[in-house]
Amino acid sequence: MCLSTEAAKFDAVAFKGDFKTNVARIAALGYDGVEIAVRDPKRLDHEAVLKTVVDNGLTIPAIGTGQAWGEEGLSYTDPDPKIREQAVLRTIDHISLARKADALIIIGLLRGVVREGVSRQLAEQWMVEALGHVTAEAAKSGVRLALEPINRYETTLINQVAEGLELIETVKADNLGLLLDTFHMNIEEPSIEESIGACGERIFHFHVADSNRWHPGAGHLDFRSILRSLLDTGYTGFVSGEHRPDPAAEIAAQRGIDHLRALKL
Ligand code: LER
Ligand code: MN
Repeated sequence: MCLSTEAAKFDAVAFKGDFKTNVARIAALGYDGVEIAVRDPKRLDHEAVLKTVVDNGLTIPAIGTGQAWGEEGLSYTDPDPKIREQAVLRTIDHISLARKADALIIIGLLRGVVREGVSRQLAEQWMVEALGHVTAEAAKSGVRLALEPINRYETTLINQVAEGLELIETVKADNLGLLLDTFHMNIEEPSIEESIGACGERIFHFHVADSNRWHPGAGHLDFRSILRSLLDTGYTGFVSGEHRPDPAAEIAAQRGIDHLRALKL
């Protein structure tokens, strides 16, 4: 289950507020891990976060970085080179926590969008340069990164899985893979199952939300078929719930896990 370590605007992170309380609630619902959304790892007590998670019998499979964009406007493709540099440095700041937690680092909206006055070609060049830099730094600590294709209403860079695969071919770093998210795939992919199959072992992480971004089971996605194709790729990683807290965080989290566990894949 996705969980923010502090208050944030992003509404598909169901659990916000007191971290300890939320981790305990998520553990009690039967989840195996918490994916933490961290705005700035320098403002976080790493040991305290790890202790809370471990004390509740959970692990941290992934760290989300999008709040640096959502709350501060940092991105790899900003026309201002200082902001691009800050976005790269912010990513590098996540490496020590990721290493300690054995988590991967998610690159979602931190890549930015093609800004006015910037050509697509230049924005893509900046994105590739930034990814080259952060993957090289993360490799020194054995940390992996997962780039998330995100739907067209949130970014103009890498909407489809095929574009994500092309990008990781260009960056050429073994520690860079994809994070697939069923909500985005439902908007962008001709066939969710075929796109999952095309990624094979480049899938490093997986987000679930239903077609309406409510919990799995609240929309019209066929999770049996989707998760079957995920398992067919040999995927053994986590499936993180990243959905809206409707009708309430705890109810949504309970219904989501119940829906997926009942599939008995
Ligand atoms: C983050 O994982 C995500 O899916 C994006 O929609 C963030 O805006
Ligand atoms: Mn996502």
